[in-house]
Amino acid sequence: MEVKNKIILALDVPNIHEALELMDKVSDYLDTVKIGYPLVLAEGLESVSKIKKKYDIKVICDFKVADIPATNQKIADVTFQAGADAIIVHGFVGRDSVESCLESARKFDKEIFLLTEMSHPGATNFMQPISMNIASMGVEIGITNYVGPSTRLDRLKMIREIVGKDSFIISPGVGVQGGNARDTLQFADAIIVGRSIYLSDDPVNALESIIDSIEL
Ligand code: NUP
Repeated sequence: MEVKNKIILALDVPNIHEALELMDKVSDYLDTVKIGYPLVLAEGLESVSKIKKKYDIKVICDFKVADIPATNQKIADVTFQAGADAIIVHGFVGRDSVESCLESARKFDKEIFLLTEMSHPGATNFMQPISMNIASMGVEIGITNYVGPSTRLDRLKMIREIVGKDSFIISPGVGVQGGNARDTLQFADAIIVGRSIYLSDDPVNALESIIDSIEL
């Protein structure tokens, strides 16, 4: 996967009007957005096709899929049928659950991202002790896309070492959660940014500042 300007916008706005309004302003700078539960629970999965149709953009669905294999497969199938280019999947539920999403992705010729360690402080409670095992499992089953934290660069570096230089890592936590764009991109291929852009009075300026800080 290639990501323009190495920035994926997290479209965690409460309704499709705000999503379209924001996209009208910033879409020239982006070719990939991430849509998660806030927008899809409010507006349905159609928000994925609406955004894709209007902006000709890749959509990663951040559904953090974490169920038994049969249910995971149904979730992944319906997400890809709605037009998503990729889906984010939890690893802690185990290999069979992840493999069912991978099978679905192969069937639709789409992609999955495996979530290793999350970016928030609470990830150190239960996830951190197993996150490197999750990354290793991903490598074993042939996953090439990962999500890792920009808030703990030592951990992101370890994840990169496990998944290898040819894997694609996207990293949330830049901005409000404390991560830094440029430092994160030492280990990640693209960053995910939400609030620092969509809560800004001037989202274009916020995005341009991040791009400038990366290019310094
Ligand atoms: O570990 C993760 N941390 C994280 O923040 C995995 C995620 N998918 N996210 C998501 O990235 C989070 O749900 C939100 O959509 C985005 C970060 O947004 P912000 O902190 O830049 O507003």
